[in-house]
Amino acid sequence: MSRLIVVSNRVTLPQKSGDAPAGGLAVALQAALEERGGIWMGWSGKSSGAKEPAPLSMQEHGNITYALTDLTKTDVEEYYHGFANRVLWPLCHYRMDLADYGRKEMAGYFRVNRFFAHRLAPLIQEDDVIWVHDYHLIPLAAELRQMGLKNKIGFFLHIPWPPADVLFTMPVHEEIMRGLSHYDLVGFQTDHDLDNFGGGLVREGIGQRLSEGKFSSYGRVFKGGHYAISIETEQFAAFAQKAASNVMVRKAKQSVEGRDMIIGVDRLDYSKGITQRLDAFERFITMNPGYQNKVTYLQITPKSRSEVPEYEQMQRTVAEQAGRVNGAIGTVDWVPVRYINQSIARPVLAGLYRLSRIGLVTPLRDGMNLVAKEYVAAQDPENPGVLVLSRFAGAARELSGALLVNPYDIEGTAHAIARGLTMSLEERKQRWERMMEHLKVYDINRWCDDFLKDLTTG
Ligand code: GDG
Repeated sequence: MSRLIVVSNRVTLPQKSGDAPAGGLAVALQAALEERGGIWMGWSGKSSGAKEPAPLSMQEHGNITYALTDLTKTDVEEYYHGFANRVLWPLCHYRMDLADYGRKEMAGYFRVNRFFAHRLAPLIQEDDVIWVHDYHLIPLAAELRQMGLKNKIGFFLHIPWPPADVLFTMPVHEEIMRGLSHYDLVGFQTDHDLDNFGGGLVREGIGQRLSEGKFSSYGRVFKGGHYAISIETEQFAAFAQKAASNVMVRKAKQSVEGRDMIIGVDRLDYSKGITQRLDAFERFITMNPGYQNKVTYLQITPKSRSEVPEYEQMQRTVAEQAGRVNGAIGTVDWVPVRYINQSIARPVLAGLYRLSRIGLVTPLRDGMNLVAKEYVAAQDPENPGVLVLSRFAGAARELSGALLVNPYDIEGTAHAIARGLTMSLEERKQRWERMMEHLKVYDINRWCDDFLKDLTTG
């Protein structure tokens, strides 16, 4: 079996005993690497003012070598905060209004990809299979090919791929599409993303859809596919069952004093629809005054990317809005919204999912959304909660037992909350079982195996 080389912007190092368990993606990639032997390369998260970063730091753990590189401060500014997070992230989430394109940042993005390629290439053997992850590293294969590498190289995009008219607003969209054509397999989260990609190639006259999931562009033929990322379903379910007796979870249960709990969990990001969700919760209470003092909405939102101005602004906006909603609908003995702006431990999170009667997952656009899948896996089979899910999350293509909503329709989401709270146990069980059966089959290992099978065959 060939060695596997995983490349991603950030690398998850193996856990020290006593650490919280790693997320499903890290566990699955580590398992795939352990089985085949290989390397996981990426940015260490450190930056320095030096002109040239220190040599790669290599750490061996069992069958896996972790190869970490530092970056310069300018690299981080231009490649990471600049082009990746202020151009590609907003555009791929259909937010042309937030994309802040600059040539300096674009040049930095391509420069850092070349730098990654130069650091990676000497480590590669002839029959290694290379798997590149996410929007930070689209041009990596082109750089490696330029250096003469003929290995199988696959790419998986964790975020959505936008339709042609959105993509074309980015001045360098052609270079980005050309970059993708240097892979042997380009994987998206859903069939919609794959369709958008094919549509863009054809519309721009730079490529064609061939049969059997293949595309041709820039003189290359490559495969495209969709692979829904998932979680370690069975493990997470067992973990949540145990977590129900966690001290913090028991305290949370006591503190809601028998009220129904609604939970939202999202990195603080404009794609997640948090402000629309707070509006929908407020609307639900004003439309259903009988629920006053009978529900608690817990929104857990760890900070993310605070160095990017849009995120810093959002931190203030969401905090103010949570305060305003509490002021408008709360009473002396009831705080309707509990807003937590920090990360909480994974066992506590799992236990809180299980406690909650509704999982409110309403992004405006999301590649997949693992919170939706975690919420389902965490439920008590004898008394499962209801998933209220945005139709614009990739997960909506699979989770047919959810109440699907349009997150821009505040009143529609408010109705779905009411429907979830009044749903019979029988219907809740039916819907949950359907989703759980699906997630047991389509778990994170299935995602990993399907992608690698398609990359290495044909
Ligand atoms: C990108 C794509 C795609 C959140 N708060 C806490 C916490 N979390 C964990 C959740 C979940 C993960 O973070 C978030 O994953 P999502 O999939 O929901 O979203 P993104 O971070 O935007 O991820 C997304 C994903 O990549 C994978 O391809 O699904 O569409 O945007 O696992 O549980 N974990 C802990 N404390 C928190 O406070 N411990």
